[in-house]
Amino acid sequence: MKAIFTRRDFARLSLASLVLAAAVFQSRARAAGKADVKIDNFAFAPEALTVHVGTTVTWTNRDDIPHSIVESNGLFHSQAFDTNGSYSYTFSKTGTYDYVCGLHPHMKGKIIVMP
Ligand SMILES: [Cu+2]
Repeated sequence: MKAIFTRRDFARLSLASLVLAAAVFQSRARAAGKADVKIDNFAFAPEALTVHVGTTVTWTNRDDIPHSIVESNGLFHSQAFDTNGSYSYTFSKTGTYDYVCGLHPHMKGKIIVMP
């Protein structure tokens, strides 16, 4: 009687899953990245930024007064940070994330996260 899976079938299957795992890992590694938003003259630059899932966005304050980053749905909320201070957040889900400065709510920005 012939076995349903021979040893060779099993080896091929193992190799295939390894290749698949490597591909998934590579695509994740490629998706993960970094992006920067500058805070200058009471404005976020760029005001709207598009990134891939897994990207860490860093806001850096180039003004001489403190600012903070407050996501509109409460997803993240930084402390106030002063000149040359920064705050980072890693986006793990797709979507559009509107935020303001907690100290100056007229300062608005947006991060668009794509797959
Ligand atoms: Cu501010």
